[in-house]
Order: sequence, then C-alpha cells, then structure tokens
Amino acid sequence: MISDDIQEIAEALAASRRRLEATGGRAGSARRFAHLLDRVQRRLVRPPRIVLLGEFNAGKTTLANALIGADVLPTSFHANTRIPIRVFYNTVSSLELELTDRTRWPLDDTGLQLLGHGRARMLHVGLPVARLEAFELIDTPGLASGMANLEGANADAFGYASIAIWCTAATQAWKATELSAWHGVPARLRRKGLLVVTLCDMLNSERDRGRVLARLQSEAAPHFANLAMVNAAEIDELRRNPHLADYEERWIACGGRALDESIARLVEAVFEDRRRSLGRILGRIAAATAGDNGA
Ligand SMILES: Nc1nc2c(ncn2[C@@H]2O[C@H](COP(=O)(O)OP(=O)(O)OP(=O)(O)O)[C@@H](O)[C@H]2O)c(=O)[nH]1
Ligand SMILES: [Mg+2]
Repeated sequence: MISDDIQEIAEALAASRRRLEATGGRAGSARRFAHLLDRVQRRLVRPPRIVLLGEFNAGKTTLANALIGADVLPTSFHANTRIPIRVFYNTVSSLELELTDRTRWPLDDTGLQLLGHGRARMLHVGLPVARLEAFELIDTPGLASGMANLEGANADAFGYASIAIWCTAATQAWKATELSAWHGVPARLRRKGLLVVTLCDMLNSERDRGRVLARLQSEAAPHFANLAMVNAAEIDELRRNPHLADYEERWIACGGRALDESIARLVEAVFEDRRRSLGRILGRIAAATAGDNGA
C-alpha cells in the first residue's frame, strides 16, 4: 500500500505540475518540466511489479491466482501460451498482447493470430480487483527442469519488475539448477527476492516439513530477502472465505499470513527506494538551481 508520505510527495508533485501548467504553460521548457513532473509522480505511486519465477509445475500460476484472490490465470491456457502474463489493476477488464516490437494489440481475432506467430512478448491483463492496487504480478513460463539460465521472454520480464518471487516445489525443493538460474536474475531484483516453497501440503508429516525448512534455511535463505512455506490452494480458498470459523488458525498454518507479510515488507521497501531516489533527484535539481542562481 502507498504510505502517507509517498502520497504527500505525489500530491506535491501534481500540485507543482498544475502550477507550472497554469503559469508557464506556453513556454516549451515549462511544458517539458511539467511533463517530467507528471512522469515522476506516476512512477512514484504505481504499484510495484512482482515477477513469479521457477521451474515448470512449481506452482507459479496457482500462487499468482492465490495472491490475486481470483481465478484469473487458467493454468492450462497459460501452459500452452508460454509467454509472460502481466496482471494489473484496471477500472475495466482488458486483455492486450504485446509483440516483440513493443506494439500492443487487443486480443481479438488478429491478436490471437499474432499470438501463434512467435512474436508475442507479453500478455497484459487488466482487472478491477482491489488487491491489484497494491502490486502487479507477472506470471512467467516455467524454466525447464535442469536448465540453469533464464533467457528470452523470462529474462525480458525482469525489466518490468522490482520484486521477484522464486517458486520451488516442497517435494524437491531448491535444486542446484535453481540456484544457478536464480543467480542469473539481476542483483537488484534478488535483493527484493522471496523464496516461496509451494505444494507444502504434499509433505507427509511435520517432521518432513521441519527437515525441508531446515535445509532451505541453510542452503537457500541466504540468497533471498525472505522465505515462506505455503499451500497456495488453501490460501486461495481462505482468501475467498474470510468468515470461516477456523480461518485464523488455517490462515497461519497454510502460510497465507507469512506470505502477505513478506510481500507487504518488500512492497514497502520498493517505495522506500523510490523515496530515496526521488530525494537524490530533487537534491541534484536543488544543487543545479542554486548553481544557476549563484552564476
Ligand atoms: N496440492 C497442491 N497442488 C498444487 C499447489 N500449487 C499448485 N498445485 C498444482 O501443481 C500443478 C502445477 O501448478 P501450476 O500453478 O500450473 O504451476 P506453474 O509453475 O505455473 O507451471 P508452468 O506454468 O507450466 O511452469 C497444478 O496441477 C496445480 O494444481 C499446492 O499448493 N498444493
Ligand atoms: Mg504457470
């Protein structure tokens, strides 16, 4: 969620832009500066993008649906398309296909034909779902098991994201190939990386769960900002039924609370980064303007 001080800065930027437009609207430099302020303000408040990565069948799409709280991404369709899908907040539902040349097409008959031509870069799905006001998700095609690097469409999706979730299936969690693939992810994203251990309901006992967790704490956790063990199917069910009598107990047991808290912390860290980099930019502008005045 956008904190009050980010909101305040954004409002101050919008007010400055309006004043500039009102006073110096006709001057080219004032217009350009107003446009720049508008872009800075939009970038400051836009929901951070979370990219979901991992091997085939690691539970990425199921987790994406559980995070959104709706059956948005049909897994079979996604498995067939094999391109990243960005899901974001929109006031009305929308569906667009982005091609490798960055043009965007509505997913009508022409769009569907283009999808089959190997030039698809990303599918953009807009939805009027309140949870998507806090973050956007990019669900990616699974990395082939044993492949140690992320390429093509998946690597492309990094450029869009500021948080990364690596999904690993509890039953064969965190293989050596996953470690090397994770190291192919840019460091700025790894610093905001969350390891989500999926399919935890497939572990047979508390003892197995303890063993997996202990191994991951020592082998995987040092490469991530945080780790969460989840049963995404149950998170999904509970998110839709918050009034169940045993909700609280189950919400903790299935990892829903830990997952939401981890994501909230990473989202807050992204806003903190934005706040800091805006501070640096404003500092530079102030220094440059002071230099101009002094000259
Ligand atoms: N029992 C259980 N099954 C799950 C869970 N998460 C996912 N699955 C199942 O695991 C299979 C793979 O899940 P997906 O979410 O499609 O995995 P994916 O990583 O998106 O797969 P690709 O897109 O093909 O790489 C599906 O049959 C899911 O129903 C879970 O938490 N528990
Ligand atoms: Mg999938």
